[in-house]
Amino acid sequence: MEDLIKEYALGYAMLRDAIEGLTEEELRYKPAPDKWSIHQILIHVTDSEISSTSRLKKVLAEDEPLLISFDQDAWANNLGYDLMDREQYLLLFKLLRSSMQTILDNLTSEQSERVGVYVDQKRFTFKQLTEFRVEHVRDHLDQIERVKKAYQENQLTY
Ligand code: NI
Repeated sequence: MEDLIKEYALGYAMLRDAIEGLTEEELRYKPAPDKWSIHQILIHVTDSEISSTSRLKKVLAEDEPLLISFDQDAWANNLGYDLMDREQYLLLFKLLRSSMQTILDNLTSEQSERVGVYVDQKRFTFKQLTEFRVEHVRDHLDQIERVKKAYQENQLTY
């Protein structure tokens, strides 16, 4: 759990590093019409964090709470991600993660085994849900690297 908490706390810095020095054009570049730009990825990562931070807290505070996931494509398609203020969302991500820090610093092993249940009856422990958060950022960091590479390759063809 300790390593997990460390990586969880580094999420914001890792996202920042990934977009360091990128131009607005690069941040808005879509590798394909149905693929997200880095800007859209960052808004998605924060929206996902909004919904998952409340799940993490529910699991710690309530007795086997019902967990509800969010429809990521519906959010991305219907909330105008392109218009959203990326810096504001990055700041929100940072605050959501850091607002969990005190809880994580004081987490007992019993707490990390507390359970939440999804509508489909799948059960996850707090530790597993925290793992998903860390993996979510890792996956999207990989995706950001792929978009950066696609952008650079696209530049070479002109
Ligand atoms: Ni995602």
